[in-house]
Amino acid sequence: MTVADTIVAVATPPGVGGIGVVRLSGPEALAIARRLTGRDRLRPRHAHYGRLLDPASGEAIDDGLILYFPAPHSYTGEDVIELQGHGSPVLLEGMVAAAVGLGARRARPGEFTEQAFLNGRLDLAQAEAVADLIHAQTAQAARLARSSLDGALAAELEPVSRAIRDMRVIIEAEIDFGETDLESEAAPDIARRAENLHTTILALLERLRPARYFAQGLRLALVGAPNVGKSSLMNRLAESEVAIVTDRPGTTRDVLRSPIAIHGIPVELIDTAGLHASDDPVERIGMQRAREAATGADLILELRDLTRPEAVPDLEAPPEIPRLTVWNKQDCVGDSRPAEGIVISARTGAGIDELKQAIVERLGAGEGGQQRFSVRARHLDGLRLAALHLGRIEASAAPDLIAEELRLAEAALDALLGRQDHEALLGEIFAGFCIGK
Ligand SMILES: Nc1nc2c(ncn2[C@@H]2O[C@H](COP(=O)(O)OP(=O)(O)O)[C@@H](O)[C@H]2O)c(=O)[nH]1
Ligand SMILES: [Mg+2]
Repeated sequence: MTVADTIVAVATPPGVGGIGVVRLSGPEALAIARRLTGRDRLRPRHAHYGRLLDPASGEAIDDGLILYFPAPHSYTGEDVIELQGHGSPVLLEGMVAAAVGLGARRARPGEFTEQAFLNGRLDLAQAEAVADLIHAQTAQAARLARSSLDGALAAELEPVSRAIRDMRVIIEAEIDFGETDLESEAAPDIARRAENLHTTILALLERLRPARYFAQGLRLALVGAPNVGKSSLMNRLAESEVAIVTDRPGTTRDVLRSPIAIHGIPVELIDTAGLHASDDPVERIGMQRAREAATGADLILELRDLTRPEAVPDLEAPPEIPRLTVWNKQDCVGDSRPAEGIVISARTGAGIDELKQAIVERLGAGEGGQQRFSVRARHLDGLRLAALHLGRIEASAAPDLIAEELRLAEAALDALLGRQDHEALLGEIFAGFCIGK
């Protein structure tokens, strides 16, 4: 058995504020707090007011509130102390340094939440939801992350996991007690159930896929021939003059990015240089960057010009990236409509609401208001993996092969919720947190 460290960090954001919070977690947290406050008795979950001392000199660093949350009923599941002083970076660092002097260690980013996960206070999807909640860029994204924090993903996966476990019990029993050289009796039934479960997971994936945009945002690239109005549309959607607009082709040379929200989805809008044949070396670099931006996008808006339908961008983007054709300059042509695509005017704002609607629908996120929780790409990958293994189970397969596919399917779901040891995975997930959370 190893004795756990006691960790310490400033839990409030860097900079000056009304108050600042220093958080301690671990077996020595209470002892350190006693030294920092000069108090022997700290009542659990009670706000004590008092001085926060430098134990080296005995002088007050600050004064404020002291809270004690005894294990296991704390955020991390360990003894937790919160010191709420004035929001001065100098004073807060003074308290952290004093705690370190008394044996605490500075926490890594996300280490408080990691500890909560390790102590079973949260499953892995809930721990990720903490980060998603803190980083939520829209109210909708925060609402979904909040539901994830309540364990919505685990609740959704539970019946699937249980069904797989049931099937495993049956097939493993047959392997243990049956005549292995005979044909499996259970296999046809298991294969049918696996097939049903496979369908269920694919439906779940289809339903969850759009939810990841709320947590992780959406990259939307505007591409098109020069002068079709890409930068004008960028400014219209961003509701500010982010990009320079002129009637000269080749005005936009670099890739411009602007954060906006569409129907509650955080969107990174990317304006690019016009794509056409050019010998200008600067323009060519700009076009190269435009193509790269399109390749990294979740959705490409291919902008066309109703007054010059012949101006078509020279773009080969990966076919798996969805595209939407948008016809601009509707104000110049009246009511004539092309056969396909959304018709807008970046100048007058006509068709912009329809465009936003079309964007979320194209991504399957139109039902955003009905999404119940946020998901990450990692969760979708885990579900896909589980579906893959279930899809491989055939009625004619040997029982031990069936058992192995079931085991792998269950393992994929367990990894989603962190029910297996995955140290590399944990490091990756918690590294995305802030210090003090
Ligand atoms: N009439 C009209 N002109 C537009 C519209 N959108 C852009 N323009 C004009 O088209 C020209 C090129 O616009 P810009 O946004 O710089 O195009 P980009 O090269 O694709 O970024 C500018 O003179 C704009 O004022 C529109 O909806 N209607
Ligand atoms: Mg431009």
